[in-house]
Amino acid sequence: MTAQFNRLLLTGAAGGLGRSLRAPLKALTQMLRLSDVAEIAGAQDGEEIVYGDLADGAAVHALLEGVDAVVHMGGVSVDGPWEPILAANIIGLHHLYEAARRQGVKRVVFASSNHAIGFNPRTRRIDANDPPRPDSNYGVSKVFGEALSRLYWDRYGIETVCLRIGSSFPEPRDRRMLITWLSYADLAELVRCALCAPKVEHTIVFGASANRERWWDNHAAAHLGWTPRDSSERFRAAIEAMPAGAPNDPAELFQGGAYVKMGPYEN
Ligand code: 15L
Repeated sequence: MTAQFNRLLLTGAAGGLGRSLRAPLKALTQMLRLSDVAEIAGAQDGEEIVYGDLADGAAVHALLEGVDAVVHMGGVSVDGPWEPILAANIIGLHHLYEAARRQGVKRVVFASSNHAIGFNPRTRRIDANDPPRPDSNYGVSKVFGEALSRLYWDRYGIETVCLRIGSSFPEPRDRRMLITWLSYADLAELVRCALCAPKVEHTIVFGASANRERWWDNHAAAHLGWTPRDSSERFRAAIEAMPAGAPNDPAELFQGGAYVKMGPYEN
């Protein structure tokens, strides 16, 4: 495949999703800039490593210099106390968009999350036009990211695809993930579509593989041209052999699963 970009930036490159996206993104670009606060495995040909903390505005501005597009997987990726989420996912994301504006970067692929809508009951089917319903501090930070990216599209013409990622792991780990699982291959293809679709403006897309049961309707993101190929079905027998949760447990009733029960986080 010929490289379509001169330089792509992948933030959160040391994390699970960042590591899974490294090779597929390398195939799309002459130079892949990898960034994280944590240690990243050594740079190969066509890769450069730039360490930086999202909360450090000057570092984030430098990070986006000379970049065609950003795949932003960085930040806090689970629920927890507010302060680290504020630093990385709120202040850090604002630094990222300000840097994109000042450096002339025109497209961002933003790792949002299903936790932006996690307080929807499992009996509901939703699409990108349903209102946010965050289930945690983390979910609120993802709603913030979706709103911030919307502003930077409307005000500055910076396009963003917000990926409301379900559960992207090598395999589903529980019954809920039979529905929310997104394979690494489907994630990589989703990111490729988000980077390469001719026009994305501000798009919200749900990231789940072609699993048997679905909560999320992606008709509003059809212009991305993404078709998931994997399915959690091959893991069903093993998962269903595991003990089931109590039917009235909130973690079983809402789409966000255990996140709806997390916190409060008191000092
Ligand atoms: C997420 O957003 C998290 O980053 C991941 O660790 C999982 O908890 C996932 O959601 C999920 O909902 O399974």
